[in-house]
Amino acid sequence: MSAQPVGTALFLQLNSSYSTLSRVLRHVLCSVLMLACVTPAQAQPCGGQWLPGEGIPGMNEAVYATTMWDPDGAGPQPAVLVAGGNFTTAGGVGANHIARWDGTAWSAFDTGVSNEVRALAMLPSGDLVAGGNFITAGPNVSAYVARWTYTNIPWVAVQPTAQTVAAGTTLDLTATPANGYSNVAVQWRRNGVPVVDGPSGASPGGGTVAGASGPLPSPTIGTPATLTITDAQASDAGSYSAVFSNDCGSATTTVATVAFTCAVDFNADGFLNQEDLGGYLTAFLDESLPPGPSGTNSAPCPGEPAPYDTLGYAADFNRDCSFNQEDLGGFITEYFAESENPTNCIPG
Ligand SMILES: [Ca+2]
Ligand SMILES: [Ca+2]
Ligand SMILES: [Ca+2]
Repeated sequence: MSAQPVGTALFLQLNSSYSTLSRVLRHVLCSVLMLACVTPAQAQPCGGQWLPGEGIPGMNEAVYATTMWDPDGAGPQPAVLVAGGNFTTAGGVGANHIARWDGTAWSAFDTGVSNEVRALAMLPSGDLVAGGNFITAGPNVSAYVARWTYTNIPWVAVQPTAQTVAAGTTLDLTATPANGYSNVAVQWRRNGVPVVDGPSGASPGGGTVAGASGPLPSPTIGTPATLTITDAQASDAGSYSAVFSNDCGSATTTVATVAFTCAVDFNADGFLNQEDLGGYLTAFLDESLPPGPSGTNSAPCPGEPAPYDTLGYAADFNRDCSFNQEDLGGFITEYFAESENPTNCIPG
């Protein structure tokens, strides 16, 4: 081991002490000031990394949810980013708990909502849905969930359903537009043709129609639009739909098929055979006037003694609440001809 000159050794010791002191001071300073004064001048990586916000100053409080929202669907408006949270400003713009970023600037949704937004989603209709801890949305009371519409075009919340009914009964078809839309009117259609109120309003020789068209409560409040056909006839069978419209546009329901049961399936078992003929003749000849419902009649006879007031007379084939040879002749003719609704008269 070779001895170092005293001067060289002292220099090395001082230099080492100075480096240590420097590192300690630097560490203390960085800790106290919480500055990022770490390893200097590393190159920016070209791969993925987190970056602050959206490129300009963001919200003044927490963001809990974001979603992409295309206001007009396939229309020319581009999709925007929507953020919801606990903030009241976005990019310096006043925005109560919900705001949109169009790639250039933040903007508000009217007056926003009254408290924090926790979740966001877009409905197939294009409406933006916000959920959270608020109880008003814009000027409306809308507790915890609210929709923002860009188009104000109504959409269908509840579709009409297919029905198979007996001729002579009352048929109700219902459909409901989403709530909140103003000046919405309904028009029912059968096979694409507008239905009108009154006798034979849906088909020649058909039943009496009510609720075929007209205004709905404004704004819509979830009340169904109901088409009623009293004393519905086999001619009223078909494909029914409703159109909801206002000044902004319209929405058409899915089609609901209305079919009629076999008029002479007297025991209503789904098949037509001699049991039905025998059953009808027995009912016709029964002096106790057996009540409906049956395959031929479930229409009530108001004013008649119970139970016929609500059930009708089973052998009253033409459903006029009187009971005579017209019914017998009508049933036997239809039994052999099956002209009213032959597709539903299944032999068996
Ligand atoms: Ca669009
Ligand atoms: Ca039968
Ligand atoms: Ca009759």
